[in-house]
Amino acid sequence: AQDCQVANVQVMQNFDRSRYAGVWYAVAKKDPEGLFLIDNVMAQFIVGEDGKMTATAKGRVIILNNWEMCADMLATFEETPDPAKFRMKYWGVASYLQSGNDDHWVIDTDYDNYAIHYSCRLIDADGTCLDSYSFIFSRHPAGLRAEDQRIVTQKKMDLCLLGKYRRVTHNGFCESS
Ligand code: AZE
Repeated sequence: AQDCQVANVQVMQNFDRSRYAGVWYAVAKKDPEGLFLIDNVMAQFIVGEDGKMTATAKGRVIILNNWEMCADMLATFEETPDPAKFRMKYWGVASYLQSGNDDHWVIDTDYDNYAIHYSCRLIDADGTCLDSYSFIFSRHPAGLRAEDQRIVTQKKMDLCLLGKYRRVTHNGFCESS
């Protein structure tokens, strides 16, 4: 699993979106190139009556000339043949926020405590990823349980991203806005 080929990345087997639904707090992240969510990142995944998954997300960003704000984001998910791999169409509630279409892959989750997300935006000619971002999500804003840490470290290695994550702090910045 460590040849760093995007095509060989192992994702969650038998992914169950209804168990993935609900609130997740980002506790660590690997940033892509350019503008990105800084901290206070949380996401809520919703599975509609039609079975389709959507999400809302918030996080602190700095846009334009050092304008700090809470980005309020929306997303819809398009299914692919692999149940753990989605295409995520996303946009800001405010038009000046970012919009785009990214992969949303669920690498691993126990549904109740941790989830590991991965998105490669640009694949290099050799099949490795040139521009990726990844979130380590927890059901609890305080962080991961010690027993989940080991699994997460192994998955970071599998993604060839070990050492590239930073902790995501939660200080209530996006709760007041
Ligand atoms: C994600 C969880 C599911 C919903 C969404 C997510 C990603 C959001 C961004 C937002 C970037 C905003 C910026 C604004 C200036 C994966 C957290 C929408 C990437 C940079």
